[in-house]
Amino acid sequence: MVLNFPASGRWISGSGQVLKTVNPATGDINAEIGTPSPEEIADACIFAHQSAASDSWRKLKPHERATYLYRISAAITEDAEDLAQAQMLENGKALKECRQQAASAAATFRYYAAACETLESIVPPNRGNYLTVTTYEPYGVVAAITPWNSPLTMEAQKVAPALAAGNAVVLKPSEVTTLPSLTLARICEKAGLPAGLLTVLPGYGRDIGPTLLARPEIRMVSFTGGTETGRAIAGVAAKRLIPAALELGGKSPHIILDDADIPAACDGVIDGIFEGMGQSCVAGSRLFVPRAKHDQIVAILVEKAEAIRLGQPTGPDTDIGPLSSHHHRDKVEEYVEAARKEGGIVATGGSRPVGAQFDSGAFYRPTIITGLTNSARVCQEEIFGPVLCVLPFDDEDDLVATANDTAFGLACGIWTSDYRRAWRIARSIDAGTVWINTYKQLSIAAPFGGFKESGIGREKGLQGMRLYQQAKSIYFATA
Ligand code: TXE
Repeated sequence: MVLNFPASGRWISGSGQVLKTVNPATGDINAEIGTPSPEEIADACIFAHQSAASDSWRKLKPHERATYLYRISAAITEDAEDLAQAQMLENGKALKECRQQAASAAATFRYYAAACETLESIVPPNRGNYLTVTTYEPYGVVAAITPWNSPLTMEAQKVAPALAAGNAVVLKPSEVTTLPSLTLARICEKAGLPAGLLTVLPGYGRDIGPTLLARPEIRMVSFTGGTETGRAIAGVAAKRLIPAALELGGKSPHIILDDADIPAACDGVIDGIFEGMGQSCVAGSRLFVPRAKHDQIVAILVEKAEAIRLGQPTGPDTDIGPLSSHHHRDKVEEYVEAARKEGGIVATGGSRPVGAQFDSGAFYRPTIITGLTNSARVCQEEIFGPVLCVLPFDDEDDLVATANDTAFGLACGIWTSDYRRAWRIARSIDAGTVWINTYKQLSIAAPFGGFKESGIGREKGLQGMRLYQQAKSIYFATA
C-alpha cells in the first residue's frame, strides 16, 4: 500500500515517483510513500498560502493561536510512541532515544504556545510628535526542509515556532525519514489544526526542492542539513530575495584541560560523539587533550567505547543502533580508510561489528583515531558518524588556534575545574554553543545555530519565533 501525504487540504497519493524507505537495522522496506508532481507542489503551496491568509488563521490573536499549539503538544504526548517508532524504523536510532525526542517535540510545541501568549510588541522611544508601535508579522508560507538524523526534534523546532508566528508550513522531510513527518501531520490534524497549515511533501531533495523553492508563495525557508545543500539553498534564496535560516554541519572541538575531572570528561566525550552514532550536527568529533595526558585519556576512552552496546534499536540494552542508511555507512567507512592512509592509528573500532544480528543492518563500531594532525581530512570534514579523532595540544594559544582552524563553528565542549579558563576559552572559540563540564545539553529556551559555515540564523528560544516573522513599524501622529 502506498502511503498518502497531506497537501492542498487533503491526503493525496501524489503522481510523482513512489518513494521507498528502508529500515537501516534490517535492510527491510518500511513503507512505500507517494510523492508530488510539480503541479501538485504548486497546488499545495497555493492552498497553504490561502490557509495562511485566511481570517481564521491570520486574524487570530496570539493567545488563540497558542491553543492550537497546546493541543498539538498534548496530542504528541498521547501518540508519542507512534512518533518514536516511526523514527526508529527509518533512522535506526535506539528506541529509548527516539522516545526522549518525542517527549522533547511535545515540550517544543508547549514552549512556543507559551511564547505566543507572552511575546510583546515594542513601543520604541518616541523622537517626535508620533508614537511608534513595532509589530511582528508572519511571512505567510514558510518552507521547512529537514534531515534524517533527528526529524522528531528538528521538525518540531521549525514547525512549532513558524505556526506560533502565524505562518503556514510546507515541510519537505528527508527522503530517508518520511514516516515521522507524516505521523506529526496526522497528530496536528487530530489536534484540530486547520487544513493547509501543515503540508508535507515527501520525496528526494533534488526533485522537490527546486520546484518548491521557486514557488512565489514560499516567502522564507528554514533548512537543516549538510553545508553543501545549505549553500545551494542559500543561492536560490538570494536570487528570490527571501530569507534563509540555515543550520548546517559541524566539526566541533571537545576540549579536556589538564585540571579537568578526567573520568567525568571521558564520559562526556563518549556521549558527545557516540550517542546517536555520531549523526548529530553538534557531535564532538575532534577531541583536544593535553599532550602529557594523551595516552592516559585514550586508554580510558577505548575502554568506554568498547563497552558501548551495539544492537537492534528495539533492544532494551541497546546503547546505539545502526547508522541511518547503508549508503551512509559506506561513506563513514571511506573516511576511516582515508584516515588510515594519512597515518591515523585506529585505537578501537574501524570496522563493522560481527554477529548475526548485525549482518543485514548498517552497523559500524565506535571508532577512535589518534596520530593525526588537525589538517587531516577526517579532522576537517564532517563525517557524521561514530568517529572520534584525538589531537594533543601544548598550550592554550595552540589549543584555541587549532580548535578554530576549521570551516565550521557549531559547538564546543570544555572540561576544567577553573571557571576563569572556561570563560576565557569559551569566549575565544568560534561556535554558537559552548558547553562547560557537560556536553550536548540542549534547551528549547536558548538560541541555537552556527558560526562560519555551520549556518546562518538562530533557531530555538524567543528568537526562534522571531525568525519566522518580519518587523513592521506603525506610526501614529500625536500632535
Ligand atoms: O543531507 P542534505 P544528506 C550533513 C552530514 C551528512 C551530509 C549529507 O555531514 O553526511 O550532510 O547528508 C534536502 N533543494 N548533515 O545528503 O542533502 C534533502 O532531501 C532542497 C548535517 O542527507 O543536506 C533533505 O530533506 N532540498 C545535518 C535535506 O535537504 C534539498 C543533518 C537534508 O539533506 C536539496 C543531515 C535541494 N537541492 C546531514 N537537496 C545537520 N546539520 O544536523 C537535498 N535536499
